[in-house]
Amino acid sequence: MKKISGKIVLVLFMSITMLCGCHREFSTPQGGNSSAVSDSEQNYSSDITDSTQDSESNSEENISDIPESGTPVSVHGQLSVNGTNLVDKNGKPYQLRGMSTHGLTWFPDFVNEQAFLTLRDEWKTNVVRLAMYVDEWNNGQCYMNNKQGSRDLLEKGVDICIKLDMYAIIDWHVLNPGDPLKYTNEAIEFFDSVSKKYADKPNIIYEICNEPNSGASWGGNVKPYAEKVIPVIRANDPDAVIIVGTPTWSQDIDQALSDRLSYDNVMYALHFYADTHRDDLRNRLKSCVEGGLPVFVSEFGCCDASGGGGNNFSETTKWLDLLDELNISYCNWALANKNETCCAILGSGGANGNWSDSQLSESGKWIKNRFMSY
Ligand code: IDC
Repeated sequence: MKKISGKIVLVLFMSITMLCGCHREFSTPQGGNSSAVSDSEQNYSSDITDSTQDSESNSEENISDIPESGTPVSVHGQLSVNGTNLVDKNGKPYQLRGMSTHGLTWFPDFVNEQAFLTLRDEWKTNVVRLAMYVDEWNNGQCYMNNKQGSRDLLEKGVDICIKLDMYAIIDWHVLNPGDPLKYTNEAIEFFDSVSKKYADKPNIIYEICNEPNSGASWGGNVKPYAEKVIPVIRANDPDAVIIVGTPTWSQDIDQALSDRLSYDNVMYALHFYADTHRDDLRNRLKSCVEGGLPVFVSEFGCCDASGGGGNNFSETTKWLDLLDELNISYCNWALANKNETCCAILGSGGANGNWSDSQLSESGKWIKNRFMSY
C-alpha cells in the first residue's frame, strides 16, 4: 500500500483544486422533484462521463474548511483490524462514519464529487459506502442486468473517494437472492477485477455480501462463499479490510462468533433499523464484541426495517452511543432523494451537495447533526 505523508497529499490536493479553480461536476440526469418516481422509473444514464464545467459553488470555502490535520486517508492510511477494533496506520482505534448510497444504478446522479465533498467537509464524514445491488426484482437496475453500467458507476464513486481522500466501501449488495452462493462466480470475477484495479489504494474496503437472508446460514452458505471470495481479493490486495455479511439480513453475528473465518483483517456486518431492532440486538452486539468479534455496522436506518414508517431517534441515539463506546464504524442508509423515510435528501434537494436543512429529510437532518457533533 502506498504510504504518502498526509501533508504532501493535502498540499497536492489543495494545489490541484486551486489550479482547477473549480469542482468538477458530473452529469446529473435527475433533476426537479423526483420523490414520486419509483426506483424502476429512475432515469439510469449509461453515459456517466464527467462534464467538466465551472461551478458556482464555494470551492474556496470548502477547502478552507479542511481541518489542519488533513483529510481522512492521508492522515489514517491503510486500516486494519486489531482484536475487535478497526485501527489506522498508526495502530490507533479509528471509527469510520458516513453515508451509504442507495442502489447506485437507481440513483446514479448522487455519485458526484460535490455531493461527496459536502459529506466530507460539511457533514464531517470520512467514508462513503457504494451499494451495488447484485440482483433485484425485475427492475433491471442491478449488476446482473447491467454489469458494465453498474461497474462504471461504482468506479466513478471509488475514484471520487480517492480524489477526495475518503474511504470507500465497495458493497456487493446481496439482498435478493438471499443466498450469496448463487452468484459466487460473478462475485469472484467482480472482486478479482476491482481488487486488481485498486490494489495500491488504502482507501478501499470490500464488503462481499450485504445481507444474506431467506434461510442462508453461516456455516452452509455465507462462510463457504466468503472462503471462495476472500482469497481472490487477498491475492491482489493482501491487506485490505473485508466486511462479511451475516445471516438474517446481517443480524446473526453470533453465528460468526462461534465459527470465525481464519483470515486477518476481516470484520463482520451487523445491520440495524432503529425502530425495529432494539435491546435484543444491542445485547447480541455487546456479547459478541465481548467475545472478541470485530463488527462493522455497514448499514443502519433511523426508521423501521422496511426503510419506511417513522424515525425513532431515541433508539438511534442508544445505538450510536453504543457504537461509539465500542469503536464500531457505521454508515447510514441512504444518500438519495426517494420519498422514503430512510432517505436523507428530500425530492427537491437534488443530488449535487451543499444541501440546506430544508432540503434534507428528518432523518437526513438528524444524521448530519450527529456526524457534525463529533
Ligand atoms: C431498500 C430501499 C428501497 C428499495 C428496496 C428494494 O430503501 O427504496 O425499494 O431496498 O429492495 C436493507 C437493505 C436495503 C433496503 C433497506 C430498507 O440492505 O437494500 O433498501 N434495508 O428496506 N436491509 C434492511 C433494510
